[in-house]
Amino acid sequence: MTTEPELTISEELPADHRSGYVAVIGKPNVGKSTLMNALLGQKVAIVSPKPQTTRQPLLGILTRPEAQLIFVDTPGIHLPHHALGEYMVASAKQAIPDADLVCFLVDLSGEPDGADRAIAKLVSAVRAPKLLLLNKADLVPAEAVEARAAAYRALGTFDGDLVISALQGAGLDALLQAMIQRLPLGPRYFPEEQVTDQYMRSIAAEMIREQVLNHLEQEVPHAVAVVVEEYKEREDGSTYIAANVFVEKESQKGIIIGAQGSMLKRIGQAARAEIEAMTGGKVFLELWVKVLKNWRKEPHLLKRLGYAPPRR
Ligand SMILES: Nc1nc2c(ncn2[C@@H]2O[C@H](COP(=O)(O)OP(=O)(O)OP(=O)(O)O)[C@@H](O)[C@H]2O)c(=O)[nH]1
Ligand SMILES: [Mg+2]
Repeated sequence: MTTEPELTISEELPADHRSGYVAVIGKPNVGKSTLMNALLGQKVAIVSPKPQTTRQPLLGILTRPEAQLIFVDTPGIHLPHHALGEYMVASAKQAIPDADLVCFLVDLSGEPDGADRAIAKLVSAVRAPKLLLLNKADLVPAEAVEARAAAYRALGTFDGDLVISALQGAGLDALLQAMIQRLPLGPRYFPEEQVTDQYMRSIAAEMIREQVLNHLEQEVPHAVAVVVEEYKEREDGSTYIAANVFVEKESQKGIIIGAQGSMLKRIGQAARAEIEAMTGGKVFLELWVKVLKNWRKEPHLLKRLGYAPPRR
């Protein structure tokens, strides 16, 4: 009897193939999700100009001939004001010790503050290699970059630092090389065609929430949770999606729906276009706005909305 070779795929990989989890950590709004999408060359995480966009860690998987990088995009670390915030921060912090490489992302267009200092401390404490990523360099005059970078470098001990612009794609080739060099030798953990750990229905829910963030100001979008209740791929290539848009109060419901439903219509149209770009087919999207009183403060409601407490 002949024995089949084990792990046929890994036999095709070079002997020095590297792989591992790359946690992307930082304050809210510094560009973590933008960076992950840019490195992947496609949109896996939603992005918005408002802080606290990302609510739970999600994976973005980049498979190259010489390495597989499993990015972990995390919620921005901040001082939480409710159970949702506590969940977000705990899940982000948990990604730090679990990573093979920790990337601390900062916004070079501002001076370091207490929040950056606190996160730098958390990052400096782990054994894994650490990179300091100085993002939004496009917003800083060239002559000011060095002094600002030095202020961030002084926050902790890093194995390297790079000046980048996730938005403009500047410095990303060098960044990828720096990441790959610091990953351990290892196999591919995911099939090469897999780009994320999220289901299409969850990405669709996030794309709806992204449009809520884009269309509404101040507190309202932060009080929104979206759950896709039905996601049906039809034989003609189209997709039917029904989603609930949960808010915390009646007044927020009115704002989201807008006069004669005009706001909800705009949100729905914009989300539909994004989801169609993802599925490559026609999308029929139905949105229902519902009040779930104070859901951000209620652990049992968080769970129901998909924000499960972090693993311990
Ligand atoms: N000018 C400039 N803007 C950027 C850059 N990277 C990200 N941004 C913008 O910064 C804002 C926040 O980006 P996100 O990627 O959502 O930030 P985040 O760190 O994931 O934020 P949270 O999920 O809230 O923690 C968006 O408006 C981005 O377009 C950059 O390199 N330059
Ligand atoms: Mg984000």
